[in-house]
Amino acid sequence: MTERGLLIKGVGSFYEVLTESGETVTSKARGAFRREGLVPTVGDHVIVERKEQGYAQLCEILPRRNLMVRPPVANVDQLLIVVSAGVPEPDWLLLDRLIIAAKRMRIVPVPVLNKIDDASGQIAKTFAEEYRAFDTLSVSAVTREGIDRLKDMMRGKVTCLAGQSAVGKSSLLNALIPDLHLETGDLSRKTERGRHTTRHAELWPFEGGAVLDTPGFSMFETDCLEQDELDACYPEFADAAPCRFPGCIHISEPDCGVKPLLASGALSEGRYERYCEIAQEYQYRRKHRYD
Ligand SMILES: Nc1nc2c(ncn2[C@@H]2O[C@H](COP(=O)(O)OP(=O)(O)OP(=O)(O)O)[C@@H](O)[C@H]2O)c(=O)[nH]1
Ligand SMILES: [Mg+2]
Ligand SMILES: [Zn+2]
Repeated sequence: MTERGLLIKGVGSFYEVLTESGETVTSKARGAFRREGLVPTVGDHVIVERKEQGYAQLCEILPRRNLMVRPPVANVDQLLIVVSAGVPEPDWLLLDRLIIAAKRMRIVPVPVLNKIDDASGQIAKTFAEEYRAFDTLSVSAVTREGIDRLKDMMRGKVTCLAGQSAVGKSSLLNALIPDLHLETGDLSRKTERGRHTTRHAELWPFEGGAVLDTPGFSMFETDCLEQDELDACYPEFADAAPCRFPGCIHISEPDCGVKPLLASGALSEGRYERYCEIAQEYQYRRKHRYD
């Protein structure tokens, strides 16, 4: 009997698969995967063939929608990009870069403001103003404010968390899934304890979807992005009039459709300033791509 399932954990050459019938089976991959250079990855949709009770063979990996490499996980639907309303102060440029990285992988970015119990009004204001083109969430892992809305947002989806250290990613995961017991704390405490605990990324079935237990996605797309691909990462640009020049990078070109969005308020100054920095970087990379 074959059945579809979600690969939720891999240990050595064994893979735990949550089958459509709701059972978790331990499976071993077909030898052919190795020859084909395929590595079963957490998040994969797979076909398993049931053998004896609780055991199965992993026969097929269904096509992936995307693949994150650090940590390795396939088919992520959304990335919660966490910033803190208290300490540490938000690194808005990192947030914008992670939004681009997510969109490039067809992952929906969701900016999340944590520590609203500890809020500086200014940060909450900037967050609300500059990211209103996105679905966002304001939460506190400590008071649990907003946690139910966060849960709703995760229903039926595969979710990962990302963001600077100490913004509260592990705390949020613990607030959602107390069984996780993830280590939390300030930076100095963490480095004292060392961070060489080898762990395998694992998906936790959650609200009909799953959440990755290992926050830490910090990888950016470093290759070249064409200007139109970068434009597509900015929902604010959707309403812009066409620019006079094709490939306009919206910085100093005449008759640019994007710049008027600043005056109309559809695009915030902060987002635009950081956009300019990012766009110039990609322009530089495109120029030197064959060096
Ligand atoms: N006031 C307040 N503090 C919080 C909140 N969430 C987390 N913290 C504190 O922030 C510190 C860092 O939290 P972690 O959950 O370890 O942060 P992290 O994002 O997982 O950090 P890394 O694992 O280093 O990437 C801890 O001391 C938490 O207790 C919150 O909502 N409010
Ligand atoms: Mg953590
Ligand atoms: Zn333009």
